[in-house]
Amino acid sequence: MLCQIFMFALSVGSSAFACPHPKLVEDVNEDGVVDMLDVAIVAKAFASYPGHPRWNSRADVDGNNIVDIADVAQVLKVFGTTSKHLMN
Ligand SMILES: [Ca+2]
Ligand SMILES: [Ca+2]
Repeated sequence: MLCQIFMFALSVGSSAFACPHPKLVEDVNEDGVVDMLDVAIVAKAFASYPGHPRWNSRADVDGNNIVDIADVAQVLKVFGTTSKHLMN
């Protein structure tokens, strides 16, 4: 919602606003929306690290080389956010 407001501001000519996440890293499966599918992917890779059988680099949302509660929390923080209008 906040991003939509920013995009509206941009569309009317203001450059004072910018969306901080043009492409959401929290959209783990890159389908344009942060939802339960993304949470499930992070949950599936939970407690994994590079080289681990369940490691999924996309699930490591904060990029610290371990999938933990911080990654889950980061996805939940923007749950419901859509990025489709920003990805085109
Ligand atoms: Ca998604
Ligand atoms: Ca992490």
